[in-house]
Amino acid sequence: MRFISFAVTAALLGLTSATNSSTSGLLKANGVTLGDWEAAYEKASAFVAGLTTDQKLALITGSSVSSSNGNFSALEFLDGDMGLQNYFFVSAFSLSSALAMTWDRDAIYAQAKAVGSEFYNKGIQVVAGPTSQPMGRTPWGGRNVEGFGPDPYLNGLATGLSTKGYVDAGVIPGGKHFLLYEQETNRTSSGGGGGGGGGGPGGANDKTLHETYLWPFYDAVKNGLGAVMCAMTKVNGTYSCENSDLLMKTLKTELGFPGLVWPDMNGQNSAEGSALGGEDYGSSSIWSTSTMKTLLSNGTLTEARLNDMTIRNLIGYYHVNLDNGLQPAMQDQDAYVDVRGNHSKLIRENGAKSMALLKNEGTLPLKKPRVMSVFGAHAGPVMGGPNAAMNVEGSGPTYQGHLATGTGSGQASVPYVITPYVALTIRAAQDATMMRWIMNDTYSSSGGSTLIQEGTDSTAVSPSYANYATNSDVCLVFINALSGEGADRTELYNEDQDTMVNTVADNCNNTVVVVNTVGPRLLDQWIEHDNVTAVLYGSILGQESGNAIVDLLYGDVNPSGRLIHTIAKNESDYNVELCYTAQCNFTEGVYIDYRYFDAKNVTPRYPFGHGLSYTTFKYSDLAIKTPSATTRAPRGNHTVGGNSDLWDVVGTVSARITNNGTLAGAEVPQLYLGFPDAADQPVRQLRGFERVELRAGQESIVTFNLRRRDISYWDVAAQQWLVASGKYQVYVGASSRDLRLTGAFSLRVKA
Ligand SMILES: *[C@@H]1O[C@H](CO)[C@@H](O)[C@H](O)[C@H]1NC(C)=O
Ligand SMILES: *[C@@H]1O[C@H](CO)[C@@H](O)[C@H](O)[C@H]1NC(C)=O
Ligand SMILES: *[C@@H]1O[C@H](CO)[C@@H](O)[C@H](O)[C@H]1NC(C)=O
Ligand SMILES: *[C@@H]1O[C@H](CO)[C@@H](O)[C@H](O)[C@H]1NC(C)=O
Ligand SMILES: *[C@@H]1O[C@H](CO)[C@@H](O)[C@H](O)[C@H]1NC(C)=O
Ligand SMILES: *[C@@H]1O[C@H](CO)[C@@H](O)[C@H](O)[C@H]1NC(C)=O
Ligand SMILES: *[C@@H]1O[C@H](CO)[C@@H](O)[C@H](O)[C@H]1NC(C)=O
Ligand SMILES: *[C@@H]1O[C@H](CO)[C@@H](O)[C@H](O)[C@H]1NC(C)=O
Ligand SMILES: *[C@@H]1O[C@H](CO)[C@@H](O)[C@H](O)[C@H]1NC(C)=O
Ligand SMILES: *[C@@H]1O[C@H](CO)[C@@H](O)[C@H](O)[C@H]1NC(C)=O
Ligand SMILES: *[C@@H]1O[C@H](CO)[C@@H](O)[C@H](O)[C@H]1NC(C)=O
Ligand SMILES: CC(=O)N[C@H]1CO[C@H](CO)[C@@H](O)[C@@H]1O
Repeated sequence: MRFISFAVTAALLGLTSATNSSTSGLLKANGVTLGDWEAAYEKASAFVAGLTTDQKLALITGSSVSSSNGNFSALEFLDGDMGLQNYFFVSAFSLSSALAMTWDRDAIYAQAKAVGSEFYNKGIQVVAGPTSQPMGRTPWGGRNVEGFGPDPYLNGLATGLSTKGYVDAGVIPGGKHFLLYEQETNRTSSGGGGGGGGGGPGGANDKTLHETYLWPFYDAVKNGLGAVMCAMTKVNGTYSCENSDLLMKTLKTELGFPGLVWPDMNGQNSAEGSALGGEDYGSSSIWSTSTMKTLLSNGTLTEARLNDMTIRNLIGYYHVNLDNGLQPAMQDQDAYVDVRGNHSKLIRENGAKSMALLKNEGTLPLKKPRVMSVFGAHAGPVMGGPNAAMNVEGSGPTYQGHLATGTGSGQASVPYVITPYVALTIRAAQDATMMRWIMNDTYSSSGGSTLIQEGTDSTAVSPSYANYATNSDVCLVFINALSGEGADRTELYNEDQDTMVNTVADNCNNTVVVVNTVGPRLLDQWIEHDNVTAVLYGSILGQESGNAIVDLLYGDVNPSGRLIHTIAKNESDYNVELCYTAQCNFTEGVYIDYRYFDAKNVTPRYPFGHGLSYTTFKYSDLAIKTPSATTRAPRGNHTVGGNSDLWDVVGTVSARITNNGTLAGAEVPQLYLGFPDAADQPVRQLRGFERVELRAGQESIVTFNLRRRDISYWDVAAQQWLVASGKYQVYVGASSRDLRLTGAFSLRVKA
């Protein structure tokens, strides 16, 4: 592409004729310092200055443009974080919730970069991701598996690192879903636009909005987010894609987001509403060039806003240097262009890093078991194959095969699946283990010779869970829980699976349960059974799932995954249910997941942050370094990512972590903060973590950086992130309920 002029100013484009500079959301008119987006802005402005109105309209409606200024090919958008959807020769990665369970910054970044490189090499520009949300306000939410979980801090770091990974791979990150879209029930306009954050007294108030749902988008914008997908739901009675409070004021002005907003499928309801509300790109009959032209000609849509839209459509493209002309051309879905590289290794490593060992009475890792029996359809391949057409009408509640990818927008293109059955078979052959299996006991068996006499001491048994469980050294029971786009979960445990686990455990004194689930899966139906000796629990791991699980079972990898949600004892222990009204009242405010369990002192089965290892760790030497005073409000420039001061490190907390066991392993020490009352915060909140790999006997000082935002709260009256004076409690531990070290610091704030 060739540019005639870089000297085009905002004024020339009419951008300063904006109405209200603090809320207009227009780039450059909203007082945001663009920083490293400045060059991209200049390029985009220069290109737009050479376009006719028709060309601008073509660009914002998803068409390619040829101008005297150069040519621009329409951006291609595609799902998602788990790899390209509907393509041959691409990888099926772990879903985002699995990735978050690694609590490993490098793993999260590496996966996004690998996914991004596959998009880049197939010629796609925009990833519909990272998927920060649904966060998992309610455990019944059908799409929680696609997001990074209910803790804003962990979710934010993962969303930010994924954004950076996509940017570094040369593609445009398109964060979703904006905002307060937390359930499938009534999510669409036809359903009344329910599921979104309600307004009024019961709605998601401004404090909840900022401290929980908006928080991760700060990380994303700060790290280079180029696009944002507005959701299908309504917020405060207005569709998310038409909500200028959300898009113009909050996203584009407060967060300083410079990129484009595009609608989720069915997210768009009127051209006028969305054009004025903050949407920048559309490609539907609603958002057509002719409609937009009418809006322009009768003055509803200003030229300034059209220019703003057009620049926003281009700025992300320049920001990731897609204008260098190096990206390969877009490939057909079935083209034999293999972009997978060595990603299978990363998928296997990340899968293993993500599973949490919840319980272990010393029977794991396995050591060449003599007789091993395998139970459950989740161990083996699904009858209908792994690439069944995407289902956006809901799925589940379980899957009769190994669950290795999601559904709807969370469905990867699966090139192959290593099932646990395959990985265990290879292992059994190497170890001279006798391996038996029964995937499901509800089939009519055939082919067995009636001449064979069965008996309890014989290998010939009539296939039942009990018979195979008997005489086994170890019984591995595989279970899953499935849901996805289009419908919410109907259960948090499953009777058939739980009966299977109990039947096996009644007959096998070494029963190990492996769970892969789309959200909280209750275990109380059998967790206290004397014969359930170990539980490995995780999300959905992608094409290498079976290898990752078997690496952990045999101790080739020492478990280090940690829960990103609370596992309750009973369904009724969770405070947020699905809602069936046009809009949901977020009456629980910021009290979701462990914040609620802590506030009400509800004992979980396994707390947020929990996960064991085959080795043990000792915590000691807590050290806190914070200033005695700071300013109440941030004083930095208004930048992309909000006030620049929010990102400043204002203090540190450190602790010594020692591997005092006999095996190498990784620990994830977690920092929780309790705030002074004036900040009106939950009992304690995650504000730091670090995954540290240690050899047996090795120790390390782990330091958590506290950024200004980590000690701030959202003040509704001031419309600012403020710091409260008073005493802050410091807890460092192995989960939100296993707090090994405690301390405190005091802060005095000045005006
Ligand atoms: C701009 O909007 C802000 C926030 O809504 C408001 O306080 C201010 O008065 C408005 N300014 C103008 C010039 O309308
Ligand atoms: C732009 O596209 C037109 C036709 O669509 C083509 O003739 C022209 O060569 C292209 N210009 C550049 C710089 O690629
Ligand atoms: C939500 O709050 C509004 C206003 O308080 C109330 O009218 C409505 O019944 C509430 N809906 C639910 C599902 O609680
Ligand atoms: C919804 O509107 C109410 C009342 O104007 C306001 O307090 C609240 O912050 C709004 N919530 C969102 C999410 O915009
Ligand atoms: C402009 O045109 C649109 C689309 O036809 C219409 O909805 C809107 O009411 C018109 N506005 C004015 C001010 O005429
Ligand atoms: C994959 O290959 C790249 C470069 O070729 C290398 O940097 C990376 O470490 C490899 N990843 C794994 C998991 O082996
Ligand atoms: C076995 O298969 C039947 C029929 O598909 C199903 O209803 C049942 O839930 C399965 N059992 C388990 C434990 O998955
Ligand atoms: C545990 O398994 C053994 C068989 O190994 C069985 O005899 C025993 O009854 C089981 N215990 C329970 C509590 O079911
Ligand atoms: C199970 O029972 C067998 C036979 O009594 C015993 O050798 C083995 O140690 C037991 N395993 C466990 C995990 O308790
Ligand atoms: C390691 O230290 C922890 C905490 O002090 C302790 O509970 C554990 O028993 C120790 N492990 C070993 C193997 O000594
Ligand atoms: C704020 O922005 C101004 C103008 O761009 C710049 O000169 C100044 O250094 C910035 N201040 C900080 C603290 O970044
Ligand atoms: C307001 C609205 O659309 N409510 C619907 C929400 O979903 C339930 C269950 O699908 C319907 O029964 C309601 O009519």
